[in-house]
Amino acid sequence: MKRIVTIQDISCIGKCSLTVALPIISACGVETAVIPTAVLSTHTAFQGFTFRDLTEEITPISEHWKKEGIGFDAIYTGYLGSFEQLELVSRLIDQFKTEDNLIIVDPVMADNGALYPGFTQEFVAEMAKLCGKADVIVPNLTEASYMLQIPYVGEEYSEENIKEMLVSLSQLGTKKVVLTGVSFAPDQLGVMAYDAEQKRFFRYFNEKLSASFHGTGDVFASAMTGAMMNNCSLEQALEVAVDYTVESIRKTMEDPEHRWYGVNFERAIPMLVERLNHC
Ligand code: PXL
Repeated sequence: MKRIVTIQDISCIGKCSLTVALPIISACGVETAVIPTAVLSTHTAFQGFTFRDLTEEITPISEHWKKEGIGFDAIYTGYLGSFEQLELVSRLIDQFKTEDNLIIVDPVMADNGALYPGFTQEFVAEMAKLCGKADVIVPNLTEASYMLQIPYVGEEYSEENIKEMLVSLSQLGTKKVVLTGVSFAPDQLGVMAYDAEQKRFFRYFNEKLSASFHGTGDVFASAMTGAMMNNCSLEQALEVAVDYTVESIRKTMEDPEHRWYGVNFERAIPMLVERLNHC
């Protein structure tokens, strides 16, 4: 059985980060170890959230694991809250990187043209360095624009613009770059990716639904990680993850009592698990 570790916060309510990654990757039949980097009462789109930093726990946890001889088939990082956490996670990657395992960095910092509360351009620059250590990164268009220090591309861009961004992002040092939230037609939304070793681009789209919800980036990255741990190629994993994210949004829209803060990814889990049989 494969084992990964995912490093991100626990937002107790909010359906994002660990409360999404843990169930989704476990449902993919992969042991999912966690390092919670902070405990928040809710994610940061709520007003008045509490925040307990857990930075001090990161090194003791990883050192204990090293002593126990524990290793991972993948390290998947998401929302990280401070420069110190970036530094410690970077060291943890150095400690646990092997020839065969996969480092997946989701540089969670921003969406819809703006940084999330508490983030700065200096933090973005450090996160870009962490991306340089990854095998796969999955920024959205806002995060990519910040990391490349270019104006947010908004909704006005060509395929050529996206290809240029992908190549520039790979120059951070990452082998495979996945840009999420890409759309070249009003009714379609998906991802475009670049494999810098093979110098190959690929893209995958599904229906663009009329609603947009918080946490879909984490749903996507978790499903992609789960699929790659089931021996899906990156290309297959992107298809599975895009389709699963869309299905999660669809299930949310079908639910008259859906919450505003996250998607009904739970209801779409059977579809995700079924799709893994076809990789
Ligand atoms: O979904 C990304 C995310 C993760 N963790 C926290 C967040 C967000 C997005 O706002 O606030 C705490």
